[in-house]
Amino acid sequence: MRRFLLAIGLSLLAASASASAAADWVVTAAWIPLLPPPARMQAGYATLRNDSASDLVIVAASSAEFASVSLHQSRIEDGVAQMSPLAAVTIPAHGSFRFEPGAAHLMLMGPKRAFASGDQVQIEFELQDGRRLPVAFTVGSRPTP
Ligand SMILES: [Cu+2]
Repeated sequence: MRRFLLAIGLSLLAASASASAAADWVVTAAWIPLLPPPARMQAGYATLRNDSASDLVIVAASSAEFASVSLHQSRIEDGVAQMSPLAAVTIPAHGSFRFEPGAAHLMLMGPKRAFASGDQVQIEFELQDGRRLPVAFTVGSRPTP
């Protein structure tokens, strides 16, 4: 079983280093389904866990690999799949949030190259407080939890 695990201490990201060595963020199962080219629209999924005592609010995401990255929500309306932009995503204190198929996802528009299974794609989350979290997404099938 392959497991993609990335733990980042906020002390590494924040300009003012924290005394705590504990990682506040854990990102698991960050993946992008492999689609046949030319796929102009792709989606990214991940599970984000917040081990800190305050909510983490993601307001944007970006990647050099795509023309644009946005936060999206999928839903079924009158039997038709619809998507709409999300202004923000909150990972509650000591809680978690999942980007997953059929729900919230990263909308990846205009890939700048064709991806192969196993490729790593860097996507950076941006928090409301200005901090950034880079995450390596793996192209391929859905990781086993
Ligand atoms: Cu979308």
